This record gives sequence, C-alpha cells and structure tokens, in this order.
Amino acid sequence: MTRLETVTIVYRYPRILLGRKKKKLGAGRYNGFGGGMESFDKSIYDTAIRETQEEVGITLINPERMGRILFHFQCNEQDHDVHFFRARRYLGSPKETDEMTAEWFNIDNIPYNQMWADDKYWLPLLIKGKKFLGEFLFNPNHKIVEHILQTFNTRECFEDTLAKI
Ligand code: 6OG
Repeated sequence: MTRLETVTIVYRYPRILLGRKKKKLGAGRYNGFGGGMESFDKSIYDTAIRETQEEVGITLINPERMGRILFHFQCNEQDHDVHFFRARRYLGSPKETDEMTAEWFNIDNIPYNQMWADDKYWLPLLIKGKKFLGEFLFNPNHKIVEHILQTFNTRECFEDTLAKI
C-alpha cells in the first residue's frame, strides 16, 4: 500500500513558512504542511489546501504543484507518494496548531539539519521554481540509501510526464 500525500511550502520571498511536526511520521522535524489524501478530497490540490488549513490555519490561493517523489523505506513503513506544492498567496494568518508550529525562515537559513534528509535535494529546486520528479530509498535509520531526481524545464513537460505515470 502506498500513501498519497502532500507537502506545501508557503513562499513569500525571501522567506518560507515551515512547521515543526508535533506527532506521527516525521515528528520533531521541520517540514512544509501536508498529509494524506482522503476519500472526500476531489483532487490532490484539495488535499494540499485542506491539510494546510488544518495544520497552520491559512487558506491557500492557487497552490502550484512543483514536484512528486516516491519514498520507499527498507522496513516498517509503507511507501509514500508525495506531491509537493508551492504557494505564494493565502488568506488568514499562520498560527501554531496541535499538529505543527509555524515559523518563517529566510531561504539562506533553512534548518536542513532538522528536516528529512531528502529536503536539501528538492527544496532548493522548488524555491527556484523548477519542477521535479524523483524516487528515494531510506534505511531504518532514516538515511538515504539511493535516490534519483529529475528536473523539467517547462510546466507542460512536467505535467505531461506526471500524467503518464
Ligand atoms: P501524516 O502521515 O503524518 O503526514 N512526508 C515527507 N516529507 C518529506 N519532506 N520527506 C519525506 O521523506 C516524507 N515522507 C512523508 C508527507 C506525513 C507528512 O510528511 C510528509 C506529509 O505531509 C521520507 O499525516
């Protein structure tokens, strides 16, 4: 079984909004906001909007899908198929919830040593506006064993490739 999930990075140059996750997979680490697609979500965009609303109390306007990565774990964890979004605009003000804190970081000062090991590969691409597709294998200590990451020059080429997989 593969879990279909989202991660959204809110980007207001020169800062991004991250949260330290308080429970479940990735607890203690900073990440974008997101979670699993539910049967009542009409699309993965709805999941991104709903999860960001639940975790940090803001309503995204036109989040853009920037990437998709398939994560495999050698033991004890199902695969995660994560769609990554970037959003510049939103309604409301970010606020801490019982799931995540809400903290702004300058893009030159991102706390990669307190994030998932994959983040330093895809987050600089997302910030630059590059689309990406990839696959990562993690060992039981959450270290990367192998990875591939492909970038795309146009949104059309990225969405065409996504439609084929
Ligand atoms: P819940 O299942 O707890 O949401 N997620 C990952 N994020 C990053 N940056 N790297 C990974 O590499 C990830 N695997 C999963 C997707 C889990 C949240 O964590 C994200 C979801 O936003 C292994 O509801």
